[in-house]
Amino acid sequence: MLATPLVALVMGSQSDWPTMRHAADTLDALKIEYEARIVSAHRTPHRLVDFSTNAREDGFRVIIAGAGGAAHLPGMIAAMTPLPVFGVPVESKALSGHDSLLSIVQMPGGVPVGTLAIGKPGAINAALLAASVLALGDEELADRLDAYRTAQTEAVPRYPSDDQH
Ligand code: RP5
Repeated sequence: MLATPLVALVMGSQSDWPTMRHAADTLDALKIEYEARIVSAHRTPHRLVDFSTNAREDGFRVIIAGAGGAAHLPGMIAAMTPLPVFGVPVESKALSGHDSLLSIVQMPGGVPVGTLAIGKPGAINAALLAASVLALGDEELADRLDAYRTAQTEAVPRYPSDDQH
């Protein structure tokens, strides 16, 4: 049997994937395996409980959870697992993700969710934080993360250009 990937990448809906795929792309760039799943706190509550209560035993070490609107998914997962949970507020149509952000960030003391920025930058940074956590115990990954950051730095031009890209 194949080992469970260390990162679970969960989202409340298929409609979250265009945002959350940026986390997936970042994990791919760092050669970190992940399992992507749809788990809705409201539409699939039993799936939520099953996933959250078994996540650690299943072998996951970090959870990235993205949701929009009444975004209870990351907080409810955090309520049921001791694993680190990074929450990504997906940009909602009605309120541009302000609702998502506030739903995720205002956790009560004692049940943490590391809350990222709304949308694509949040998804990318959730993956990078997951990588940082895993790199604490994986020197090869730490090297890949260093290389990622070096490449990012080197890609910033010194001077602005009129060329569009
Ligand atoms: C949330 O409701 C999901 O995370 C999604 O961001 C939002 C809208 O879901 P759909 O109606 O597009 O499935 O639970």
